[in-house]
Amino acid sequence: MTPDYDALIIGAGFAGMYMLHRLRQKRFSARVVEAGSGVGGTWYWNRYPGARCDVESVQYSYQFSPELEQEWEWSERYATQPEILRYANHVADRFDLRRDIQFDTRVTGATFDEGGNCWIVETDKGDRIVARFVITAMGCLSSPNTPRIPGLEDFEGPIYHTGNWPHEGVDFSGKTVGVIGTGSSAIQSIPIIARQARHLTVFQRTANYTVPAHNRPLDPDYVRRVKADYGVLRRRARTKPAGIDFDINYASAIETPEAERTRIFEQRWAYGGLGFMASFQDLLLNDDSNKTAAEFVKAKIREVVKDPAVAEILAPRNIIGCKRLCVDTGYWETFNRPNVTLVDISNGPIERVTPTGLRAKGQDYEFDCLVLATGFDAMTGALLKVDFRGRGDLPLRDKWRDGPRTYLGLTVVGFPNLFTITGPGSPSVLTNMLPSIEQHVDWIADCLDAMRSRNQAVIEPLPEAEEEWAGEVGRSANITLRSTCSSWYVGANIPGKPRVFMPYIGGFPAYIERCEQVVAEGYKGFALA
Ligand code: N01
Repeated sequence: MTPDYDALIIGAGFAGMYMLHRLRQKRFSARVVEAGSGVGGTWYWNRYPGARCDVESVQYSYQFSPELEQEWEWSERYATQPEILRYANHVADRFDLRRDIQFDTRVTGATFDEGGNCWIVETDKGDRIVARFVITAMGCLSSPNTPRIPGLEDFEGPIYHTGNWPHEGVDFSGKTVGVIGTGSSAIQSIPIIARQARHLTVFQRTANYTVPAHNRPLDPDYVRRVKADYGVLRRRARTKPAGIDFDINYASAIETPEAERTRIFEQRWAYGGLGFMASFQDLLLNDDSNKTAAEFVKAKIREVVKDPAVAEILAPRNIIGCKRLCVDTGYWETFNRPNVTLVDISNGPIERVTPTGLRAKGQDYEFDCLVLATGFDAMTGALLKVDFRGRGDLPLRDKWRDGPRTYLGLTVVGFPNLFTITGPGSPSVLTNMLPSIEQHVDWIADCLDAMRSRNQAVIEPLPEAEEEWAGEVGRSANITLRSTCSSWYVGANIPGKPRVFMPYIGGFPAYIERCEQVVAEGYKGFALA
């Protein structure tokens, strides 16, 4: 069987676009298949009001092209979804990527042909594409989770999922709205929906921690300074566990005297953003340290929210940072509005959706529109929607029945020549996604190059390497408090999903070092033929 391409890339978000660019630079032939009608991935689909990235814009951007770094102007500290989507489109145009992207096409299956050492890929448009390598660039949070609430199909008004928002936008003016969920997407959209809607009812199952964004227009002097020395910023970020350049205070929270501890929390709070979790180094390692941060945030909630009963419902009871920390603009304040009602469903699930609203804890709530801010089947959802068949026709769904296992988050035993950018077992969602994506893409491109120079056609991890890496992912997860709560990191948000801590939490620098060491030792842990 003659391959149509060296590589078939699934997805034209930031990962797929850069993968295409790198492979072209190395003179491999590549094709991207993308379900959407445009580039941008996450930023193409998640168009809900208030969507923005909570990694600062000067860091949430590609670094492979110094020219691109210099020419692109971010307008705000945290870029909005439309601005990030404009950036993605700019990149697609600037590097002439679109001619190798097939839009409006969803990959449905891919089967490894053991005789020909290639993949046969099928799409919902009836394509059959043969490629030597398949590289997934489908994102970690890209398979929206629509909960199976009885009666959902009977609702008479429109239902919107934050992860698949109408492109033309939604005007809630004069409407009554129900929002299910209080994760990042909800916390960003609720303040804006509340300002538009006649009435908003928020259904909260788990109270969540959020820190203020303190978003602002970017100061041109600051941008000039960043651009004058971009490489320094990028290199510094690479040495940080999350691949984001913020200052980490290496002191222990619990060992710091209370007044000093509060001063540090206040300082971080005033600065805003995810760096709050770096106030002390042991917030995710020590229960007592974690409690100090949690209590600090809860005191803030009580300060802001005027009704003490509402403040109590909003005050989270779990560990701060265990679920992904949220970053907000005016979230707590929203619950002081007369047109906003908070419904605590922590002690009784939604019974059913009715034609005109929903019923929870024996009470009926009515609204015109329903917003599902209910998140994603994270890390494995998108991958398992494709019917991947490896050696012996083994379905990936069967291989991962008890949870995903990979070597370095990049490759899977039994699935030769398949690479998973930011796959389960990689740091990905615990890091700044852009540098994580670039690191994976560079690694894969270099690997294909090395194979070509040695006339090798097949790469597959060894079972013992996959086993060892799964152990490392599990061991590092158990050291932190992050594996202890019901989060999407462990698949707890999807009924029936195996409970496995999916990302690698050992930090970006340790991960990079490991990937580089594997290469330096002749692709240790892989069988190459
Ligand atoms: O989803 P989530 P998200 N009945 O899973 C609730 C990234 N992101 O889209 O916690 C009632 O966090 C669920 O309740 P519970 C970021 O990594 C980044 O908000 O399971 N409620 C929860 O409150 C983030 O972590 C950015 O008890 C139900 C909510 O729905 C990730 O994407 C912006 C329910 C889901 O929260 C996902 O965020 C947005 C049910 N049956 C997203 N099912 C930025 O960078 C679910 N829920 C800014």
